[in-house]
Amino acid sequence: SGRYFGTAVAASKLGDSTYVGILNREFDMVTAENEMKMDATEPNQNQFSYGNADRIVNQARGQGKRIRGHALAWHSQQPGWMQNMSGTALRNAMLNHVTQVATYYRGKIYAWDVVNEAYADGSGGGRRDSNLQRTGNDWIEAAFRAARTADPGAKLCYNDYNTDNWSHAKTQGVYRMVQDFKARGVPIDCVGFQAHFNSGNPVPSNYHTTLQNFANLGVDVQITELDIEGSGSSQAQQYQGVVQACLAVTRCTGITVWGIRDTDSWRASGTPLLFDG
Ligand code: 9MR
Repeated sequence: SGRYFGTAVAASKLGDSTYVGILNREFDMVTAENEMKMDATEPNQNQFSYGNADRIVNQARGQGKRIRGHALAWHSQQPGWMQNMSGTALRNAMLNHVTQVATYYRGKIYAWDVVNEAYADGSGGGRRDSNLQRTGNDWIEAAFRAARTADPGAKLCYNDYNTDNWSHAKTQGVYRMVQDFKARGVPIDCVGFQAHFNSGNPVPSNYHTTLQNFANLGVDVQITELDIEGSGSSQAQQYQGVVQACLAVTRCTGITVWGIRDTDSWRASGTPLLFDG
């Protein structure tokens, strides 16, 4: 169908037969929940570490599943050596990281979150302040160009949260960036919508509009980290709404939930996932 159903996976749980049983049965795509992040893959500058990421990649590929790579460049979960860098040194270190990791996994990744969470929350609609942003506004397109060169076969995605509601300034800011990238030939193939929902941040009624408007720019859209805190029919109806919004958009190519069982979730107390403990 060209649409895939994924989950975040933790390498530490691959010895849990209940977990692996559900993983193998229910999903055809996986994302490493933490193991491909910058702090995990480059703990010391220019010393790369792929052991835990490879455990996930090998398990998934052994089962014929696709892999979403998460994430090449992000203001958060940077290794200690990177956190205090700035200017040209940081820009070059970031580009080297993108190149090295995307090259190592070349040919094995269906889609990369090249840049994660670069827009600010609130009413401004602009970029988030970060050490990466302070290297210059072109850091995002530079990361995408480096990723394209390193792995021309991977779909390259921009991924963020609170971009689900079409009327929010952050959504509009990301939309304008993608529109600009497409107009100038910056290589971008997809936009990831994390989709972390709860009672204070419910699934918006205009979700389909958001997904369709981005798709109309000529990119795939993917729901990349779905979880919905709650229970019972209210929670189930919100899951249904997200799935229907995606299915109504031809270029909505995937839904990934952010873990398998409630007990696996980063928000376990909100019982936000599809399986109980
Ligand atoms: O689920 C991840 C959790 O185990 C980590 O402690 C956390 C650290 O930042 O990151 C969580 O995953 C995040 C994802 O990488 C990006 N979007 C938000 C997710 C939830 O915080």
